[in-house]
Amino acid sequence: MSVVTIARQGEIATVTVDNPPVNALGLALRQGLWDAVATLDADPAVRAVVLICAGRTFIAGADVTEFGKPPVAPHLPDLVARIESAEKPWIAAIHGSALGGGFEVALGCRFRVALPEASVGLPEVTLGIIPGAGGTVRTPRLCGVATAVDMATTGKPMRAPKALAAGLIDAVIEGDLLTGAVEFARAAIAQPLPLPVSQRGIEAPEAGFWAEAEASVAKSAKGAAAPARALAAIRKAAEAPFDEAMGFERTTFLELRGTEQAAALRAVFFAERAAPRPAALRDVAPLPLKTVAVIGGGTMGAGIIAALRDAGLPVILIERDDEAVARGLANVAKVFDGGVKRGKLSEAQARALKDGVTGTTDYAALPDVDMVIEAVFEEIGVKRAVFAQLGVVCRADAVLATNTSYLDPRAIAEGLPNPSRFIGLHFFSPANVMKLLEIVPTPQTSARTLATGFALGRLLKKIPVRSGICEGFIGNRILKRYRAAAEGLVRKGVPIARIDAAMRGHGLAMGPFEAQDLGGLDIAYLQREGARAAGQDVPETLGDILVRAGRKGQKTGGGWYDYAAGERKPLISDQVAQLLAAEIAPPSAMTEPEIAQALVAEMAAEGQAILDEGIAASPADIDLVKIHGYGFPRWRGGPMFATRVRE
Ligand code: 3H9
Repeated sequence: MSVVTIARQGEIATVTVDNPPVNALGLALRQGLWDAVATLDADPAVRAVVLICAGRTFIAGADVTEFGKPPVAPHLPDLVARIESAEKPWIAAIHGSALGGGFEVALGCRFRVALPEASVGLPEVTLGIIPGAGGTVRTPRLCGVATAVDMATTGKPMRAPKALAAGLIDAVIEGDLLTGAVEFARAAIAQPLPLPVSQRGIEAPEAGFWAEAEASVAKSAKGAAAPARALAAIRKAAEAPFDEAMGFERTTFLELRGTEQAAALRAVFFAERAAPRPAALRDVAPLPLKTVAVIGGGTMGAGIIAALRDAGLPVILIERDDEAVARGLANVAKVFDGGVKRGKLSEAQARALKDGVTGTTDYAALPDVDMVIEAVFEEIGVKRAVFAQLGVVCRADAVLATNTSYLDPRAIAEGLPNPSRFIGLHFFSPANVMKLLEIVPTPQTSARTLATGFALGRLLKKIPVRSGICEGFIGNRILKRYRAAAEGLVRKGVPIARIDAAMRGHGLAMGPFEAQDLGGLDIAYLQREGARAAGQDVPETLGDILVRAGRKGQKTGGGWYDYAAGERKPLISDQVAQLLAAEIAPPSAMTEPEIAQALVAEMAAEGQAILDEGIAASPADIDLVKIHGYGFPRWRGGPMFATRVRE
């Protein structure tokens, strides 16, 4: 079947694009649209053309799978120009998303109309490139440079009502899109036509705008190259004639397309889409999830409840006494009240979200739930006691999940009747925000239970990654190696602050020592102490020395750094230097790039061990864990990216 079909409704023709899954602009579609312009230009009965798409969305952009190959004509900028110079006005009728090349096609149309929930955007920077078919040159002609800069440098899409207010679209259509668009077209041709977008001018911004925008983009991009280049392209559009700006944009696009950053971001893009649907589970039906219970309303439990409520599921919270129930409900309320304060939720929405949580101490409330997520204190005895009760009260097919970051799920499940319905789910705090969900089956976990874990991940819009059982699973095991390696560098005389600066320079939000000060050094210390008490040979770490001296991090006024009262700015600490003096070699000349390279190599080495042991299914999964759970910069593709491209 052709990806482009033409139909006529009197003097209005409709061009329908049907290229699943997302109507991406592969060669067949570009050619189909090119030919449609010629056909309709040659038809004297046609006075206007409505461009509409079948399926879930308007054209979602260039076909990213073609990016590794040489471009083939008709090229997208030429197609957009061809639509713009067609003899009949084209009207883009947008549902779903008009993104990247899809929005550029819409910008080539004389008019754009959209359903209220549709969005438009230029997400190219998220793929390490900039728009390559006029997005940076035409967008500011419609909405001005400030909005265009925001769209093209952040990649964030804009909903139709806002796009209407910004001048990017001409009408929001309530009701049936095709009917509304055809009506719009009839009215439009009864009036003089506006100029094609390329022939409109751009208002010069206020003095100082560019310098300010450059500084702000450099700050927020944290090492990603594309946002600054998108800004430069918009500046060119504002300062040079249309054709010159188009040439500048195209050259930049082609240059960036071949960079390592673009390859990394493309790999992450596809890995993120593959992760929620592992091939091995393709034919396994998950248990439908209608109600979920959470045991424990602490920080983690409350975050999990908030995530479940955001996904529209009613939740039962179980706590051990009435006071704990009240505290748990208050913790959940705090999450939603925060949403109201930040303008993300209305009071009414927050109330509805809170009302969907029922708190109780009574396990008798559980017989009908489809899944229980236990999020109580990280102590094996406490967790086992919970599952002993769940095993009795829950439906035989209900999925029973433990949220644990370090304990062995096999030990938690010991004695549970029907352990095939048991699974480990490792959420990351705050659980309603962090995208990563490590899914940890035991040898007894059934395929259906595992599939339900992934279905939950999809429902919560998380990135679910399967992990085998080992200490710390995928993410915390690599974190442990990374921290140990960072301590190793300190012992070799590399200053703590230089190591943190090196990792920030690499694109992480924080270095390893700053991050420990924020989270607290005592949790890992207590784990080491526990292992020592159990007879394991755990060598003394530098962190141990600091904790024993009372330096547990920001919460005690100091850890690896000192902190002024109430401040979060790390200050180099004389006390730390004294405490560690006996352990540290003379100052090392290691540079920041050398430090970052060494530490990422350690992460990759641990990742490789994890792969060799079959704990992770692929290097891509490991990269997703580090990007979505530990702040590894996505534009670097993850610590395993270099291995992945060699695969
Ligand atoms: C660009 O346009 C450059 C131009 O400026 C210049 C050119 C000269 N290509 O996300 P989903 C696949 S750059 C190929 O789960 P949803 C995806 O892999 C592009 N494939 O759906 C998945 O495949 P599978 C700028 C693509 O409903 C399937 O479609 N555009 C593309 O949750 C479903 O995807 C973008 O960056 C693509 N462009 O969300 C938009 N997009 O089923 C990227 C998706 O085999 N796309 N696939 O796993 C999106 O943001 C979302 O797909 C969208 C739908 C919001 C549209």
